[in-house]
Amino acid sequence: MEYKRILITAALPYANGPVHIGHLAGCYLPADIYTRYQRAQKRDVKFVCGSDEHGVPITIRAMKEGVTPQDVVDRYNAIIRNSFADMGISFDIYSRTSNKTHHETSQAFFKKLYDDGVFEERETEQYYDEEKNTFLADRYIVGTCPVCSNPNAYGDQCEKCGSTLSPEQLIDPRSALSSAPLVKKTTKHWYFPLDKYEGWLNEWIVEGKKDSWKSNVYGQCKSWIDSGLQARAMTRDSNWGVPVPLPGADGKVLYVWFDAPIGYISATKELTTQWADYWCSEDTKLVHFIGKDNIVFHCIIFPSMLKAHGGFVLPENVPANEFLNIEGQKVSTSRNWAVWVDEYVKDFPGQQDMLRYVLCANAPESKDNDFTWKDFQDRINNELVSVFGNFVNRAFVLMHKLCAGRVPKLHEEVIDDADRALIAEIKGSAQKVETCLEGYKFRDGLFEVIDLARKANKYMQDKQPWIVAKTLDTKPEDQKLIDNCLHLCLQLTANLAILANPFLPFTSKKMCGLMKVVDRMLEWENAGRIDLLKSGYPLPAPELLFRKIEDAEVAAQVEKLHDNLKKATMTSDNSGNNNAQQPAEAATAEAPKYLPPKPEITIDDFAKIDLRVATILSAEKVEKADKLLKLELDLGYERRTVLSGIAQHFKPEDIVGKQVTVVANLAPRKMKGIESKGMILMAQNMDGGLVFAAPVAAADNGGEVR
Ligand code: B3M
Ligand code: ZN
Repeated sequence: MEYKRILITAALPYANGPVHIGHLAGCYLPADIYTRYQRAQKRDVKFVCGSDEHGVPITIRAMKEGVTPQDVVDRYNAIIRNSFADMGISFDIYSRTSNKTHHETSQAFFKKLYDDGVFEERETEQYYDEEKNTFLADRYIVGTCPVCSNPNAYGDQCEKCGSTLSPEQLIDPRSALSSAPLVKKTTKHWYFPLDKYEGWLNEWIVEGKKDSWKSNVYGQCKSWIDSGLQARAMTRDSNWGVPVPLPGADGKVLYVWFDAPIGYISATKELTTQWADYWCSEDTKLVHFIGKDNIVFHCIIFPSMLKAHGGFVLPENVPANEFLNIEGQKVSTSRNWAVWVDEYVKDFPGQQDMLRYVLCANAPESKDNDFTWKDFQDRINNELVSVFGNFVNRAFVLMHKLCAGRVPKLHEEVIDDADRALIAEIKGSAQKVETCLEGYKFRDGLFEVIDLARKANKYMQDKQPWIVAKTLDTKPEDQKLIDNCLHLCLQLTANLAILANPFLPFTSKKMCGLMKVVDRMLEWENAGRIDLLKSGYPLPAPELLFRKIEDAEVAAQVEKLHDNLKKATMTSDNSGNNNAQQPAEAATAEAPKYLPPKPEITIDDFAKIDLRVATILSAEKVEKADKLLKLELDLGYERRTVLSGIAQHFKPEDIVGKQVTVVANLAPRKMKGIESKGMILMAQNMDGGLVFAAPVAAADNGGEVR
């Protein structure tokens, strides 16, 4: 099929929290790479997204914070939008499902299905809160889990044991909104008969997409279809969402998974009056980028809705990614175990491409993957800096040293086999990257780009123009060899900019500046050419493309993760009492109390720490610091002052004479005007209490603890 245009969508993030790097790696980054590549191919492409501003998670958050749902979505829509912009995610439009166009579009969609008699109307009994005068979505009902006895399980799921539940299964179900007793009332909803689409889905996906869809996506779809589909309610009792456009449907809204995917259509409408070309012509290639938890909605439910409506194009592909874990653990927003994009941007200003690089190189394309800060550092330092950045820098430095700061000529008469091989590599790698990108293999594509830079380094190393330059006095004709080497290295640099552009757009732009070429050079048809830079063209002095990541930055980020987790774990309600006003908190009530293990260190890392036995000679409170005690320690070989944050746990007089373990070579730090030299070790109990981590029997002061 020859496609005339490409419509790319990325899942609409819920506007109830910021985005983390798992979101980026799962969906937004691959979607952006794909889009940038298609634009470079000068194809007619649109990239749409927006905030998903309806649904229970948003109303829960609002209730928890005591604000309106509108406040919540306004706040997070802004944060999310900025994070994407900062990271160079180049949507043609980033809309919101609370917009008027969206309400109208999704209502018209619903109305058409209704008028065509697609829906089944069903009356069911549902829990109702008489104090708040509202039906309760499953999430708003809490009770005891029949499987693990967790007293704070939700009506749809127990977050402790992971069981999927229905409110009927809960023991002692109660409202999460008030203390009113639960009553049941009948309510009417409109069901979409997914079962009637089973045959069609079988043909379209199971038979038709076997070879073109990723196996993780295809497999999930097949098992859903094989296990039989059931009608699903497409409306809910709520006052936050798109109102059901039928008379007598007050207090009812469209189910969020009904309206959200229609958000792709509404966003396209807002973007262009030609929206119907993108949505209603067979020659549009529609591609949904999503995370794996959204597969069923994008592959089964939404396509069935589109099919029922008629007149819309169906997705050609849904290249869903798996999940990205952080330092060996699943991302958890309630435990704050995540790397937030807005924080990354603050911590690493101007270094968006470093994150884009690592998230793509390590993307969870076929299985869950792990992000670690150490791996981040290794990939940046060993690949981006040492291979890519270093090559470009050397090419520029040598051109200034050996070719008077101008792009040297290519002398046909002295081209040798190594030059020819490099030229072939330049041509071949454009094709290789292209094949990867067309097939949604973004990791492999990026690998090809780095591989070209690696080969370029080797070429330069073999040619050694700086050595050739030493004998120019006796062999002036060798200047031609130097020229050819640097000519090709610079043309290769231009090619790197083109090939890297979908992945590292900030870098490619910077490279265009360095090469004094216009951005149009980055068009894909230029890839593989070796006449991109004109001979004789003077170029400016090199600028480093990337910087190294220091050990201290890695340590600080790992510490930040652990600190965040500690804070989240400590503020969660561990009492087991469910606070009726805060249903979402119940989820964290049973969060593990143990902090997760830190990353492995080597014996050499450990050996750097100088641990010594010491005795507390005196202890006193520090003025205007309710947590600090000032301790005088006898380390045997010296006395010193250490400030310790234990004032709320110990009385000064109770600890004088105790032996402790000291980190003796910790860099001194001033607090409240007093210099603290070292730190004493404490063990932390689960209830937050502290005990000295000290020798159990009398030991010599100054003795090493190993
Ligand atoms: N907001 C779910 C999610 O963020 C949902 C995606 C909607 S895409 C139409 O996982
Ligand atoms: Zn349970």
